[in-house]
Amino acid sequence: MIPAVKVERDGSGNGTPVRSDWERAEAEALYGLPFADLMFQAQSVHRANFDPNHIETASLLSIKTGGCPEDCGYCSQSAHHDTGLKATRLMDRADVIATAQRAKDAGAGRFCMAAAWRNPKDRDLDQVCDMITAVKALGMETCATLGMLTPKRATRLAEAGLDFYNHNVDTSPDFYGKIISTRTLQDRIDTLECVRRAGIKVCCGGILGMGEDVEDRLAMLVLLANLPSHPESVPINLWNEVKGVPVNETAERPDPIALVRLLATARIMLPKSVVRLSAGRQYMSDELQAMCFLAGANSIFIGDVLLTTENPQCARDASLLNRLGITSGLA
Ligand code: SAM
Ligand code: DTB
Ligand code: SF4
Repeated sequence: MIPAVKVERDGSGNGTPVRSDWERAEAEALYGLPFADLMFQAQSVHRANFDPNHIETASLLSIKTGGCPEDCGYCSQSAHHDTGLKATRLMDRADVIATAQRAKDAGAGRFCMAAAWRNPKDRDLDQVCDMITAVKALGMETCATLGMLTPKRATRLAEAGLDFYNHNVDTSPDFYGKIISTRTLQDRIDTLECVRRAGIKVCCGGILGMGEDVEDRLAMLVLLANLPSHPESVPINLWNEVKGVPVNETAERPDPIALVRLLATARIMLPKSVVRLSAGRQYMSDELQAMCFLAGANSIFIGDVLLTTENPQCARDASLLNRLGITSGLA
């Protein structure tokens, strides 16, 4: 029997313990609670730490697309897979700023710049730092995801004004080797440590629906919750279908109730982290998304495309959030 997590319901979060000693069995017990009990606990934790009627909005831009030397088995941008995607050079600063301004006008509070690199080279970083400083000057929060970092490069990004760095663990330690061979999970954890030490907020999560089982999904949550400090932002992506990648051999979209259970479990284990319902919302009904928000998801990507794949249209998102009485930059 898993004890109910004790929380104060004053929105301050003062009463919620933030733990980094989660056992797999505890995560499994929470996940396996009767649905109403799991949702009650998740909502109690959510209300104690956040306004349950508000979600964050972020917008993505692929500033350097395709031709990536990594072999991530889910990704359209890996040079190891024949996905038909055309590789591009790093975008011009002016085009990035114009896109960020449009994202701001559309209601995004944060702008995330993504590059298909194993790691940024110093001359690339000069240009990305300029972009970050310029996007921040628009009054947006900045995020970047550029692959692996060294302490020095992380510090340069921090000095340019970077608020968040996205670097995902992607899946469980056991399943990881079935998906990626060119970069280890420890490499990723080392980059997260560099990001933390540089004073940048961490955005770290993973992907569901690549053929992993429920135990892997929970092991991923345990991995995230037992990092030395919890990521401020936790993106939970459903695998967005891409032709020509190895994950097609194993992919299976999670059962909707299993998705809601996982988000509720994430909310309880990572009580102060913003949990983003990330890629894959275009596969979900309005009702399923509403359940995900009730379970504690409180961030979405807005805009018709993510990096190379689809996202719901802004008008559909605005309509959904309006009907739910959820405030955001959009609604
Ligand atoms: N290249 C950089 C890296 O991997 O560190 C940054 C960009 S990469 C696209 C960022 C994350 O997006 C990946 O770690 C993965 O979790 C997610 N992602 C990539 N392709 C995806 C897909 N088809 N569906 C869902 N999530 C995906
Ligand atoms: C994250 O966890 N999800 C975003 C962001 N971090 C960079 C990326 C989703 C990518 C979906 C696949 C694509 O559009 O290529
Ligand atoms: Fe490259 Fe990132 Fe895609 Fe992996 S997820 S192949 S590192 S762009």
